[in-house]
Amino acid sequence: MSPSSFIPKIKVATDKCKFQGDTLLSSYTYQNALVSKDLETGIFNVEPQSTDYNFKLDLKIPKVGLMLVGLGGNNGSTVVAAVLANKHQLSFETNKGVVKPNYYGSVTQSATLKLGIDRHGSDVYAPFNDVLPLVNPNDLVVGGWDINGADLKKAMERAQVLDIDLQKKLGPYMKDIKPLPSVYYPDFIAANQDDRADNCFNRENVNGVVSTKGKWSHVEKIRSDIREFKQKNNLDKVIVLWTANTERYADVAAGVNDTAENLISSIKKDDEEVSPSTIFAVASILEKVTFINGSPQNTFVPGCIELAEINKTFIGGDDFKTGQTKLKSVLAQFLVDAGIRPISIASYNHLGNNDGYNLSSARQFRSKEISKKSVVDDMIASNKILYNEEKGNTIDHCIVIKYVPAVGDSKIAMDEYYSELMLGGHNKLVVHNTCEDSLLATPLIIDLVIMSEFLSRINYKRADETEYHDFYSVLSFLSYWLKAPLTRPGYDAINGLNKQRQGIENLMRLLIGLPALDELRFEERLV
Ligand code: NAI
Ligand code: DG6
Repeated sequence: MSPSSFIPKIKVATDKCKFQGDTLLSSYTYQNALVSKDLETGIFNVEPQSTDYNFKLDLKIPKVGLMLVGLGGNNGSTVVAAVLANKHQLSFETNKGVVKPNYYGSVTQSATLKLGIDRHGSDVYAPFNDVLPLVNPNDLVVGGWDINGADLKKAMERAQVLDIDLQKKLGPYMKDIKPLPSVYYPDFIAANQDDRADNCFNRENVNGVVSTKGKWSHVEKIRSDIREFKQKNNLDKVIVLWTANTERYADVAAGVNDTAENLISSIKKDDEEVSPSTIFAVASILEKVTFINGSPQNTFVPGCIELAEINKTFIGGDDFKTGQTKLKSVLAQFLVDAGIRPISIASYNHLGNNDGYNLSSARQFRSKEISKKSVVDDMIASNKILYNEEKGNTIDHCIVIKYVPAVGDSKIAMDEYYSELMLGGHNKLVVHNTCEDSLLATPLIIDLVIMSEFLSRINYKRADETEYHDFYSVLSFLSYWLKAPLTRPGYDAINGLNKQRQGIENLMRLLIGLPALDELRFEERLV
């Protein structure tokens, strides 16, 4: 393999892939099995299947702009701070000593991938971002919108996330960055956010009357903001990511938002059920810009997904999977895979940041509750020995979120996993986790952006086809980073973290001509 402009850090001796100019061409045989169960006999009929695919990766790294909706929030300001601290190599002092900037918590920047084994049979790993060309987050041009007009220095200070010495060093870089005015429909976020909404293009003056009329003009305004940002910063690509407040669910109704056509017509008719996040999604889709939803609300109503399909634009969501839920997607999967039967999971958290303040309102909490609860659904469905009519088909799953201003961004999460063991025994696992919420979310935002950009450079075709295609619009490869992964309509979400990571690893591997990892370890196990 020897490309014209990309210097690989990993050279694979294979005929499964080759470089052709700035393109990497790979072939891969995808193997799966089609299973049906005979309900009378209980026999599983399994038909192994295999399909040959060709993949094409554009190796050129584009100049990417990231537009955050909610730029002035805790996550938004911490993303900007993280990029600037790393770009300018701002080391800072803490009471534990000097800390160099890093991207810990980011899979693309701080994790490794297993390539194979050395001569002694020990695993050999490479940095994730050495496998194939990925955008360097330090090169991202970050901007965006916020209904609050504070500059990013003030926003960072208000967030109280970063050590004070780092804040002082970042101040000069952040003070001139100001969020663009945004669209504000008060009915969708908590009433307690109204004082914050002083930077809205649909509000008469700072705290004046808000108009929810002219929704199509709001779409057009956001589209022109995206175009301007792209042009001004000389960007090849823009990605828009919602990290603004959690909204209430929008009602999904026939004729309103069930099809792309109805959604567009509802926006034009100023229908009250069209949320700001859907306005941003529609504007991004029409601008052919990838849109990712980091909050739990149903931004992607069916009409919005169809609009992305029609426009061949990428979308991904919902709700960053940062701490408690990420651990749950490992722990609950471990219990069920071990043949242990979780009966109840009680997940409690309290936090004192603005996210917590917004979530103290019932309708916004409900959006978060739905997303946090859904994470064990596929695990329950995977095991009919543990979950059935006789024993019960559910886990008693309780989600509590309380707002405690004193703790700020330092969220406390406590979980109790209560499970049934063999012969009537019981097991209780109790987990306590405290950390800065935004320092978990920021590296995840970086990953979502880096990976969605990377996925947009991959094309594929079946070996017997002539035309290459883009991936399907809903980028469910991103589900590793999301609590309630959006999937192609008709497909179930995969929540287990290890399965999600396996999908990404194997995609990276197949592109460089390696087979999927199987962990059979025959070198050791066969005589
Ligand atoms: P935050 O409340 O600090 O920031 C949200 C920002 O969005 C605020 O600055 C607010 O003024 C702005 N905003 C509200 N509506 C807007 C609109 N229509 N247009 C533009 N800006 C708007 O919240 P934080 O902590 O940054 O979290 C952001 C979102 O990410 C929340 O929905 C939260 O639930 C979600 N999330 C956060 C996680 C974390 O670990 N921090 C994990 C999972 C999800
Ligand atoms: C409290 O649950 C506030 C939320 O925004 C969470 O911090 C966020 O959804 C992260 O949740 P988790 O379950 O991934 O830690």
